[in-house]
Amino acid sequence: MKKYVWPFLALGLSYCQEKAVPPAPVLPVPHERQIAWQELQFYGFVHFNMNTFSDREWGFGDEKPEQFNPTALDARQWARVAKEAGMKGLIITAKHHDGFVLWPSAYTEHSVKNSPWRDGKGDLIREFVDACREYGLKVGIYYSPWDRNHPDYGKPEYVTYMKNQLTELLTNYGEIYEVWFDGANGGDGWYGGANEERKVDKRTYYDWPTMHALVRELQPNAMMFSDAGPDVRWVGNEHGFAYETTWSNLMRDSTYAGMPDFDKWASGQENGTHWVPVESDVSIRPGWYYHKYEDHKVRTLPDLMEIYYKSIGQNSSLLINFPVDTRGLIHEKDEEAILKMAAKVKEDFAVNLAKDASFEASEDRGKGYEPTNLNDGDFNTYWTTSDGQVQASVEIDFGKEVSFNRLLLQEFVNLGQRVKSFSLEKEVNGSWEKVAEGTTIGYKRILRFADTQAQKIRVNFLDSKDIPVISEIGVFSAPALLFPPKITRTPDGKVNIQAAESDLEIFYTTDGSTPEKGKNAYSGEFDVVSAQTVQAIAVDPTTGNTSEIALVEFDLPKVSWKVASSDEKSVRAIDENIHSYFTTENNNFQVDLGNTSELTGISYYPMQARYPSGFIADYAVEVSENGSSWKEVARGEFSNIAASPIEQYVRFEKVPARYVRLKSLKTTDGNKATVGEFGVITR
Ligand code: FUL
Ligand code: CA
Repeated sequence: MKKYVWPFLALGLSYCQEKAVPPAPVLPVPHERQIAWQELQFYGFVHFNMNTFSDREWGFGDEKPEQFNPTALDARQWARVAKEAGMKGLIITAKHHDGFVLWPSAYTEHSVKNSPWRDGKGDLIREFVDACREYGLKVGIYYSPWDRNHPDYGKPEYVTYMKNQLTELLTNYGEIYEVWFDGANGGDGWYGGANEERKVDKRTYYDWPTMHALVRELQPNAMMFSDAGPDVRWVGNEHGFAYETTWSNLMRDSTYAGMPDFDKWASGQENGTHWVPVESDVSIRPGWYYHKYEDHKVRTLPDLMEIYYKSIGQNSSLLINFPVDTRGLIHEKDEEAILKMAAKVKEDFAVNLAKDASFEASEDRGKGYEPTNLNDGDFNTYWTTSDGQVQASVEIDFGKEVSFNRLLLQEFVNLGQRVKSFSLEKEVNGSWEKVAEGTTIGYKRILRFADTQAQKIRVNFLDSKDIPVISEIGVFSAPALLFPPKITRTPDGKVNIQAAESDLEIFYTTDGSTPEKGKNAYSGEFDVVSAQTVQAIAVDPTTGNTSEIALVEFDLPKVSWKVASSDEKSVRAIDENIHSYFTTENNNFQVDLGNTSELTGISYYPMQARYPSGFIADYAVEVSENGSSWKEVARGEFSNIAASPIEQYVRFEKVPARYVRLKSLKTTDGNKATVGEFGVITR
């Protein structure tokens, strides 16, 4: 600034007050529609469609419109819950893989118009859109490219069908903020009765260039989601977790390879050519669709907070799913969970300790870019340095000693994502001590660390692609969370309950009743040798605060079971530890239960590992009383197991069995079937 002053002295002081030259952008930078979208950060998914009624995760495509029959559908309830939870929009499954559509499309009979709901006169997209508008929520559309119902799937005609339907959806319902193209593609299906396997090349089959152009033409502001963009990309898992290092930059053109390669681009790329930010999607229950048997598996508050910090806190937007139930409502338990999360987020960020602190930077760029921009609550004002000053630091003086455990940073990414490494220090007796460190920042980064006290702290920007350009720095003290205890069982039926901290008390039940403070204290292992539900709470004896309930449904203990295999590692499939696994020799997993029991189902936990293999995709279950004559009791697919390797259940008519065989008819990757944990169900 100073060096430009003298030639203009004659123009008077006002000229000196002009802003310094803004920093040059570092490419790639977000498009306007991405800038508008990144502010939303938190929005919801509604998975509600045919699967809700067929009790599946992926329908086969042979379902009948008559099956779609919600009894008390109220889209306004969904919108109210989303709004109260602080969500800025909702995205609905207009068409899932089974092909059934929620609006009276002119291009198919497989739709609500042939269902009993609203006597076939209903249009659920209309009701959804109206409810969202009423509550001030943005409207998003999930449209599955894969269609297991359509007879033409795999042929060019189907791509025309897709364009026609998208045209209906993007023309008739007003402004759409996000169009969600699911990455799951091709495979077996009903396909109008053909009942066969149809593989497509998802990069070329759908004619993406024309498809994208169509969406742009009809909804210029809509963000298009898919595994790799073009506008927003998948985080690469369904846990809702982004990565400590998360770049919004992506080599978009070379990464549209889809899932098999997602490890290569899940974190983005520092030198990525395009701006394709991350969205973390996760369901509030294990499944995306509603299943009554998951009513007790709604995510706990600590789970949801972990998701919050690992998505929004790691440069990602967060998309939490509600599996709307068969009534057509967000289940009470899901509502309770999301509202608890919203309240906790508010609580964690209630007071920004940096709001009234004084900020001093090692250097600034001049007028308009001072460190006072860092705590004005405005993303669009920022502090930055002179060209070339890539390393810089900001000191924050609270005026008195404060206690804190969160640091929030926002980069002004409208000029490109830059920071590669930063640290937080506090002043202790005149010298600096490291508290925490991080890599990328992006739109928002939140660091969590143990409670720490200081009057002065310093944020060091250690390495950046160019000068750091920072919008906001916040410091918070989030109240501690009480975690529900962990309930585990050994193969011989000994149940152990553990609280996250040793000074907490535990109370539990085994009879299905709700555990209560002061009633039935846990004092050590106990036996659970039949199908029983164990529930427990942790209580802080000093404050009296109680955790949420932990609940585990145990079935028969596995101590006398034998896997039919000479491989000693086979016990790892029945060791009550989901993190150990067994690779089958011939895709058959067979167990001798030691004696005959009345079985109503089996459970299969796929291998839980960073690089898993051999997930069973198609299965058959056979049982035997004597080990020589066998009977098939179930056959089907473990839908969506590749993207979401959660525990799978197979239910069948009650049958006496001593021997059980889980046969893998197909694995997701063609490798030998693996088993993380196998169990039987007798209840
Ligand atoms: C996946 C789908 O296969 C799931 O069923 C679900 O819709 C999830 C959001 O995306 O790819
Ligand atoms: Ca600011």
